[in-house]
Amino acid sequence: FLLCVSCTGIKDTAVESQVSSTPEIIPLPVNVSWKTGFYSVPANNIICYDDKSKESAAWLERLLVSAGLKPTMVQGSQQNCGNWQIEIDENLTGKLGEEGYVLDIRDNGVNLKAGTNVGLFYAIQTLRQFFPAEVEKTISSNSKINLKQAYIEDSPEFSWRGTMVDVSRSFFGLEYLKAHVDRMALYKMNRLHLHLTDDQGWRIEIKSKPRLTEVASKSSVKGGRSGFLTQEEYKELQDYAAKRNIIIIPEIDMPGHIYSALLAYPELNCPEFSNIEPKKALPPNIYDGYDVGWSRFCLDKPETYEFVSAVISELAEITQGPYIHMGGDEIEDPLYEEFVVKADSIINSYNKIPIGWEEVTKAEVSENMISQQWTGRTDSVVEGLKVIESICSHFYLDHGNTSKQPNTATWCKEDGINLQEVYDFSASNPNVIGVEAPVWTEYVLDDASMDNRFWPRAVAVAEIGWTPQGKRNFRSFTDRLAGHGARLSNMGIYFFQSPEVKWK
Ligand code: TNX
Repeated sequence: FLLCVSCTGIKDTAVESQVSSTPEIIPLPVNVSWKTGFYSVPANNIICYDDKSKESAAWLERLLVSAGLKPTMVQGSQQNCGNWQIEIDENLTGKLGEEGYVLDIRDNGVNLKAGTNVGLFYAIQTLRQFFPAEVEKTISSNSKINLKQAYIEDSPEFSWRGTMVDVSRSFFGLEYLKAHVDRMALYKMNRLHLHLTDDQGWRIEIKSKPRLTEVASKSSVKGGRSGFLTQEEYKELQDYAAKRNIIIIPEIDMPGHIYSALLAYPELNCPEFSNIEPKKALPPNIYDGYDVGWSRFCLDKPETYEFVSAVISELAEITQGPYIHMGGDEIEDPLYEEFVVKADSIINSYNKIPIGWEEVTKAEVSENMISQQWTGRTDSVVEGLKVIESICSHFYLDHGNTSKQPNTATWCKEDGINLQEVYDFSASNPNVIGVEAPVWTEYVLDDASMDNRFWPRAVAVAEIGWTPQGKRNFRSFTDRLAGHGARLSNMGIYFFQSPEVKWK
């Protein structure tokens, strides 16, 4: 057969193209040794898994099936499964942590090993990028797959590798958010923060406060979409994300950015709405504008704390992950710090870890408060708090991809934030647990625009979160990203064709 191929000059182009290329892996693994040959995957190979790696084995099977192969999954270590094995080795956790893995692509098979199923999931995401981009759709069944031989040992720099979607100004529902989770997972991102509430709309069902959905979910920013996640949908999203090792972080933004709740429950305003200056909106009018920092709870009313407790207790009950974000941004009020301390303690009382935008560090918060930095304040009252980096000049992806891109924010960086400006972020604070890129939605009104803001800049964020700074290089990143255009397209992403990349 081999002879015949060479004598007739017939070439399998799929094979040829892969033989000449090294896979473009993003985020760049910490240690890769490339070997010279390729391993040709048999169409009907047998893959053995152990009892602990069952769920990961199912993901691996899915990858091979989408590559047009017909693997047989076998539990146990039988003789003929020497060629492909996926297994948990708990000893690896010491060396590679909870998320690390080993991927060994040999001349006659593949081994995936990790201390946990999370690590195995990431081994599979790396292996996925050895396969042609067509696996993101589904390849015809007679394809020939050649994998470059390599030995990889890999683990992340940071435990927090996130994105934030503002679903309040304009609503993005279950279907979009699931697709977003899928996209994040390919790049080993693991935190999805939902900005669920703001002046323009309330997006999560709270059964004890029905007017939040009956009234406050019906509005949005001008031209945006309204709506809300039912508790069933919220659960479905969390389950879907958890399978992909992504934790959902719900944010209720308080005590400012709260007009939609005041619309539903006007008693949370100070008497005669005197706290609203200038008078942007008063119940029963909705607010569909762009201003920030003007609305607030009436902080000396007991009703406010009754409301906050009711919302947080129900939210804590339906939230699977360990975190609740309390917002806390962009508001001046003499009672602000007292409010922050109380909300912090309410969140703690439901055994959740509180997160706030950096302004909360003006108050004497609990030691487990996580500060999400957007300007980089350093005057925290409590020292040593954990920090998530969302510095606006690198991570606010509602800003344009280039200068003059329409419908983008410009307040933090007038000329937009190009791919390199995202990528060149370096964390200086030793308390940093990771990075998170928000897309605010004052001007992002539909799915295609959301795709355009996140992709490919979120891929850069993923690499910042995973690959240690000393191993990162923008040129190497854009060279690898060039090959991901087809993958992003095959996933249905309307990504921005960053001019810094020579897209293939
Ligand atoms: C700042 S920074 C906000 C949001 C806006 C965004 C627009 C921060 C915590 N809040 O309310 O949507 O700017 O870019």
